[in-house]
Amino acid sequence: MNTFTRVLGFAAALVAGGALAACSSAASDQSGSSASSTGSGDDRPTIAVSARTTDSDFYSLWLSGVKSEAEKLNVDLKIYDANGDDSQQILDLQSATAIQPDAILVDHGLEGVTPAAVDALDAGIPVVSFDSVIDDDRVTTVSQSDHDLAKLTADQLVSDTGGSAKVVYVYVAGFEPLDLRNETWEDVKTANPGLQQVAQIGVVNESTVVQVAEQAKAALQENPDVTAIFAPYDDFAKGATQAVQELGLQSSVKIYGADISDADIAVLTEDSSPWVATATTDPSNVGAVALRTAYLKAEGQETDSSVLVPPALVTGQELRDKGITTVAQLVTAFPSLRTDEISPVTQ
Ligand code: SR1
Repeated sequence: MNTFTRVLGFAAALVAGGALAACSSAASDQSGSSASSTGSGDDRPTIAVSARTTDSDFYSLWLSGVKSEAEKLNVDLKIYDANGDDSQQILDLQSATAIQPDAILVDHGLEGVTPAAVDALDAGIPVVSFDSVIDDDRVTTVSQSDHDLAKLTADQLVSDTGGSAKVVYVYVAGFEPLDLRNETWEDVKTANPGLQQVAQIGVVNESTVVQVAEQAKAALQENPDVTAIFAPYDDFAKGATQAVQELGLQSSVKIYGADISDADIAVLTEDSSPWVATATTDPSNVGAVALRTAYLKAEGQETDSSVLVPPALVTGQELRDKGITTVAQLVTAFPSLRTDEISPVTQ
């Protein structure tokens, strides 16, 4: 986008939402929502990152990938962390738009962020979304190929159970990756009528692991013949693991999850861990891909409109066999998890 178009667009957006954006910045400061910066003004491109939260393994690993890639590309990064507050993330997006960055990267925005993202686009600012629900064709999306990811771990469940099992499902609607994984789970159930989903549980908040553990315990006590839990998010899988262990059901109930972190690997490799398989990317590699995609948009270059990072299936047995205890070791053992070829930047 040339400078003239950009200035025109921004002026239009100021008329529509400038006062609001100004209020939003003030609200952000008062509420303590953090807008941190890795550097300050010069000729470097500025990329604003609006994160819904950074409070769990996946999100912090993802952000560390964003930060290190920004450093490599000499990007001036402005990070807004809404700490899980969806209204705050909308204000953060308005504040980000007001500083006129060269691109905005939205992480895990829920449906309510769409108008603020549209304002940014109307102001001529490219918007890249990771795992966000933004209904506008101008947005470039980055995801972990969530249908494939869910299929990998669900297929392992089908293979281990012979397609016949009573299953507890952990799911919360409204989160883009979980909704996409849910579509696949529905397909897998249709294709395998022997799978009987006897309970659906789930919560996403700052106590996800603990609350999912409580819910899973109740579901397992009500349904003693359950043999599998489909939990395609690591905090869900960790909560389900706690529940199975507290009830002493490790030999009869297996958990099929998603994501990876050093802490997850410790759980997956415990003796008799019920969490037997996870479908995953390397979260920091995904953060790097998202940052490169935003960088290319900031520089006015073409990218795919939908950037997909492929996942791999990892079992607890493989981790134990290979002596893997960290994500860094996992990436060495599974080189496909490193995807430098996706959204490549040539300088
Ligand atoms: C509440 S959404 C959780 C998911 O977001 C990321 O995409 C991770 O893969 C995690 O499973």
